[in-house]
Amino acid sequence: MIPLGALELFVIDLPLVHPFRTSFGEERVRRVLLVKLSGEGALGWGECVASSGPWYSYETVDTAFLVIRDFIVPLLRRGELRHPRDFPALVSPIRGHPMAKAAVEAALWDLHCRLNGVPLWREIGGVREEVTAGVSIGIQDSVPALLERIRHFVARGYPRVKLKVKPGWDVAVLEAVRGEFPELALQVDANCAYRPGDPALREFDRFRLLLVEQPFHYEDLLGHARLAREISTPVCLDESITSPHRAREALELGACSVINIKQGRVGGLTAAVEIHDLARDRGVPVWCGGMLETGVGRALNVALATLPNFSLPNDISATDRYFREDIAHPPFALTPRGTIPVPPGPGIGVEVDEARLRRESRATARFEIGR
Ligand code: OSB
Ligand code: MG
Repeated sequence: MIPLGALELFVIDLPLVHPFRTSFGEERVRRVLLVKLSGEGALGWGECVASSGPWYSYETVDTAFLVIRDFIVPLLRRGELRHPRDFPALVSPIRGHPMAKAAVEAALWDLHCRLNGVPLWREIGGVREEVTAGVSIGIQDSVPALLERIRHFVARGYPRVKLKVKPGWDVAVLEAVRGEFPELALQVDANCAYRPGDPALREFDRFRLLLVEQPFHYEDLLGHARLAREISTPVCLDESITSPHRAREALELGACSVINIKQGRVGGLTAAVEIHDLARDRGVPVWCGGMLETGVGRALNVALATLPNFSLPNDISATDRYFREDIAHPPFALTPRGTIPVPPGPGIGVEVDEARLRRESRATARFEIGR
């Protein structure tokens, strides 16, 4: 049985080193919801990947806070958990809200692993001690500004660059980027910004992209399946894959030949591993996406990306690409091999600066689970 004492929530605003602009908006400050679970003298931490507004998904920091407080905490008080893998069944009466559930499941995995003195990546069957890094570059004010951003990250040793695109910031931008970086490992992410039939999508085939991520509406699996037959650039899904059910459906329909796995989007680490396994069984490569996480969420992503079928570069960058001072320590750094090493300690392998969290949080809550 996993011994559970109290569950605590913290909401903190962390300014980003650089504003992050996508087809759906711009973030300058990352509002983060952190979950702390205590039990038998050990602690586990989880980060909720929801943003301040419902732009990437319908969840927000506030909806996740409420769902955890009013619905997940009561279920935790009633149920008994032998392993973090039992958590999805416990919270299955709650429909949707994958990010809220995933944040609590993450804290359970960390607590469970720390109680057993084992690193999380080993517990889930990871096969490597460092993961391939990649950097996701937002939409910039101008093409020269974008080229400068790319130079900056290439000079630091990032082995793969992902560019955010949208109608009007796509083909001409890619011409310029390929002009200066003919050999760079490059991919694009539209965050649902295109309509089927947009002529720009066929043009993408000229740029030798690793993949195009989520060109269409998150519910449009059929549109993606049609596109995948029409272009040679591999189609990857992000927003559309909200569960193992949806992943099976997308693969069956041929809506994607690559999957971006984010444990928060799919409802937790258990579901993420399940999607990894079913993609592996069909020979479909996966990679780990990011949500501008702090070190808490990044550590979980790094552990996840040690699984064998994470065979493409991940949206996992060094801490200094996101925050001047992270809430978790030590910071993640890029190796000369373009990788991010897995921290060696038990659980997720990073420690949270709880004193700072208590000083700077805009909201906190504490609930006794008491078993
Ligand atoms: O679509 O992958 C995305 C960040 C916030 C919301 C959605 C996305 C992203 C990123 C950033 O691309 C990846 C990272 O954390 O480095
Ligand atoms: Mg994406």
